[in-house]
Amino acid sequence: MQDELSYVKDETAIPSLLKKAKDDKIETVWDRALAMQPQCGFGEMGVCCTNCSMGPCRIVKISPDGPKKGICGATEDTIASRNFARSVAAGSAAHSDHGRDIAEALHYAAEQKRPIKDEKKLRALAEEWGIQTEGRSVEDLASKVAEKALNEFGKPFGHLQFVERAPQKRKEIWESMDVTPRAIDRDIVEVLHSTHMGCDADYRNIITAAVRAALSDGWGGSMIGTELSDILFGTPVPHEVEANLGVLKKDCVNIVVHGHEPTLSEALVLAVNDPDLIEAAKQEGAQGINLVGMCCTGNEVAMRHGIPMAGNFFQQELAVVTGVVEAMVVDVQCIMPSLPQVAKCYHTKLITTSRKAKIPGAVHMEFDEKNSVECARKIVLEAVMNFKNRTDNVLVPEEKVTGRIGYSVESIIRALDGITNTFAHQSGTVKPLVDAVKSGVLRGVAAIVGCNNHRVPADQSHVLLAKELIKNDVLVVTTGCGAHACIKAGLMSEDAVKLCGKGLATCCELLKVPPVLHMGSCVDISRILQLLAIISKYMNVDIKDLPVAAAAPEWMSEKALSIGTYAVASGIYVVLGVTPQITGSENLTKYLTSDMENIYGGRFEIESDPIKAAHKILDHIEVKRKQLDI
Ligand code: XCC
Ligand code: SF4
Repeated sequence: MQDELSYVKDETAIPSLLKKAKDDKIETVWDRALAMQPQCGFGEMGVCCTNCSMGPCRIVKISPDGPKKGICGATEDTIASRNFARSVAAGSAAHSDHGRDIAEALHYAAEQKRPIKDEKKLRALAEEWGIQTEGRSVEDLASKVAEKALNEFGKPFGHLQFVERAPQKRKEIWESMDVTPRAIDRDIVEVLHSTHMGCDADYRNIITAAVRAALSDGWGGSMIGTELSDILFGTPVPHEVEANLGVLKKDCVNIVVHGHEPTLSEALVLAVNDPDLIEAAKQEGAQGINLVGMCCTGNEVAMRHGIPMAGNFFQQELAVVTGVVEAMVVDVQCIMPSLPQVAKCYHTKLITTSRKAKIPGAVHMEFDEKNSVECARKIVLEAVMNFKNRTDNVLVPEEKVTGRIGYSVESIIRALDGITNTFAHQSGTVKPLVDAVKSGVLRGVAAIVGCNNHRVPADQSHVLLAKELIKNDVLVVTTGCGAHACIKAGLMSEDAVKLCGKGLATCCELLKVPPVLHMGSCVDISRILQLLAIISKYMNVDIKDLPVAAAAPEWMSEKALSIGTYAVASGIYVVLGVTPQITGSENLTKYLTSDMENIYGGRFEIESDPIKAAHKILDHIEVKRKQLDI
C-alpha cells in the first residue's frame, strides 16, 4: 500500500481526480486498501483453508506453537497448492468462458447471416482444423468452426486442437508430464475435484493438474477467444489511438464500455454511429456521442476500431468521478462492485449486461447475443437520455496521449516483411525479427502484462520495467492493463524511440513501429504464444530456448495466475511483481520458482522492484542467447 504522493509523479491522470474524489467524499480502491491494513497473514501466505466445514483451518508459520496441520491433516504444502490451483482454475474458467461466448457469437452471426469480417482467417482456421473449405459459404464455414470450437470445451477424447500449434519439443514435454490439455471444461473441473477435501494431497500433483487447466486456457479458451474474435470482428491492424481519461469529452454524451467481451462493445460501436441516436443526443443538447473503452474491453475496441482507451483497472472509479460519464456499461471481470456507490454520487448510470455479473445498485439491461444491435441501441439511448442530468461538478483531466497500436501476429509479421496477406500460421516470414535477434541488434523480446494492484503505485512498475527493457534493446509486447499503462506513458508513440537503446531504436525506425507493441486484451496473450511458436518452429528450437521472458509487475487477478502458469508451462521465464499467496509453503514456493524449470523450462520469479526485474529478465535473455550460441 502506497500513500497518495506516489501517484503525483506519474502520467496516470490519477492525482487530480483522486483529489476531486476526496472533495466529493467518494471512497476509492486506495481508501479501502488502507482500511484493510494489516492484511491477513495466513491468507497472504496461502495457508488458510476453507475447503470443508471442519475448517477454516490455518497453519501457524511465525512461531513454533500453533497448528501445523489442518483438522483433516492437510499440510501447508497441500493447503497452499490447493488454493493456488483453485485460483488458476478460476482464471482459466474466466478466460475460457469468454472464449465460449465468442464461439457462440460466431455461431449466431452465421445463423443470422451477419457480417463476418476476416474471411481469410476463417478459411485458414477451418483448414487448420481439418474442415472441408472448398465450395462452402462463409456462413457455413463459420458455423462449422464455431461448432468445432464449442466442442473443445467438453469433447470426451483426444486433446485440444491448438496444441498442434506448439513446437514438437514442447508437445513432447507436455506428453511426458501428462499435462497436454484435453477438453477445457474437463481440465478445469478436474482441478476442482482433485482439490476437494480428502482428495489430492501431493502439492506437485496438484500443480500438475493446475498446469493442465492453465494450458487449457492459453492454448484453448483464450486462443479460441482471440482467433474467433478476429474472424468475427476483424484482425487488428496498426493505427493511431488516443488514451487516458482526457479522452472524455465535456460536450458529448460519454459512454464508457468496461469489462472484457468484444461482443457487447462491438455492438455498442455500431449503435453509437446510428444517425438516429446521434440526432437524439443533439436534441438533448450534446454535440454527439463519445464511446470510450476501459480495461480489456477497451483494448478490444481500440485494437479493432480506434475507440479511445480511457483507462485501466485503477481508473474505473475515477472515470465516474469526472462527472461527465452518462453511462458505464459493463459485462464481466474486473468490474469493481464499488461502482454503483460511486455512480450514485454523480448522475452516471452503471449498466450491467451479463447474467454472470449483476451488481446491486446497477441498472441491469441484459445483453442478448441473438439480438445484439437492438440491445446496444437501448443501452445507448439510456445514456443519451441521461445527459440532461449532468451537474456542474465536472473535471475532465488534461492527460491524453496518442499511440500506435494494433499489433496482431499478422500485423507484426507484415510490419517485419512489408508483405501483405500473410497468415499467422505461415512461419518463414519472421526471418527479419529472428535475424535482428541473432545479430544482437535486438537482445530479445519481453512481454509485460497484467493488472493494477494497490501494492504498487498505479502503472509505475509497468512503465519503469518497460523503459528499462527498451533502453537495453529488448522489444516489449504488451496486453491488458499493462498496455494501457504503457500507452499512457507515451511508450507507443514515435517519441518513445528516444528511450530505446541504439539497436532497438534502429529497428523501430526502420519498421516504423513503436518499441512497445500493443497486442490486445489479456485473452490475446494467446497471440504472444502463437508468435513464440512461429519463431520457435522457424528456428527449430523449443520456446524455452528463446531469448524471451514475461512479467506481470502489478498483477492481481486469478486470470493472471492462470496466464503465468501456462506461460511457465510453455517454457517461459515469468517475473511476478506481486508475491502470490504461496509463501507459507517452502516446498510449493520452491517448486514454482525453481523446480518447474527442470520440467518445463520456464519458472516463476518473484521480484517487486521493476528495475531489478528488468535486469533479471536481461540476464535471463543473455543466458538463453549464450545457449543458442548467438
Ligand atoms: Fe483485469 Fe483484463 Fe488484470 Fe486489467 S489486466 S485488471 S485481469 S482488465 Ni487482464
Ligand atoms: Fe481444514 Fe482439511 Fe477442511 Fe481444509 S479440508 S478446512 S484443512 S479440515
